[in-house]
This record gives sequence, C-alpha cells and structure tokens, in this order.
Amino acid sequence: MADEVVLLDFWPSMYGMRVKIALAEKGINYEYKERNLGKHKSPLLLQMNSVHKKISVLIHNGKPVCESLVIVQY
Ligand SMILES: N[C@@H](CCC(=O)N[C@@H](CS)C(=O)NCC(=O)O)C(=O)O
Repeated sequence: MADEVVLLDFWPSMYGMRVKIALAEKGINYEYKERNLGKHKSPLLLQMNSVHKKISVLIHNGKPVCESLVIVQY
C-alpha cells in the first residue's frame, strides 16, 4: 500500500516553502491542505501539533512530524 503523505501549510510561509522544496527534491507526492492561521485553527492542525499549534506539519501515514527543519531531516 502506498504511503499517505499530507502537508498542513499556509502558502506564504517560508517554513512551509522549505518543506515543499524538500518534498519536491525527493519527488514525494503529497496532499496539500491549506490551514487557516487566524483565531480559528483547524481541528486537524490542533490535533497534529497540539503543543505549538503551528504549520508546517507533515503527516506520514497518520503520524505527525512538526517543525520544518525536523521535517526536512525526516
Ligand atoms: N519553527 C517553526 C516555525 C513555524 C511557524 O512559525 N509557523 C507560523 C506560520 S509561518 C505559524 O504557524 N503561526 C501560527 C501561530 O503562531 O499561531 C518551523 O520551522 O516550522
């Protein structure tokens, strides 16, 4: 079964850009989910990054990886 990769991001974010470049260089297909960073953050973002509540978050087969540099290393 193919891996499921989801990126929670906000398009102007430089942190998200870092992750998108890494995914492109690796040729990894992923589902992009734009997140609202205002007062009403999405339940998925709050669930996947419950400590900092920030994008970017990479979700690999349901498991979150937070922090852009950590995602790039992952
Ligand atoms: N150190 C984090 C920084 C992430 C970050 O600051 N994300 C901002 C958007 S650029 C965010 O989610 N802000 C929402 C908030 O602070 O509530 C990383 O490298 O991923």
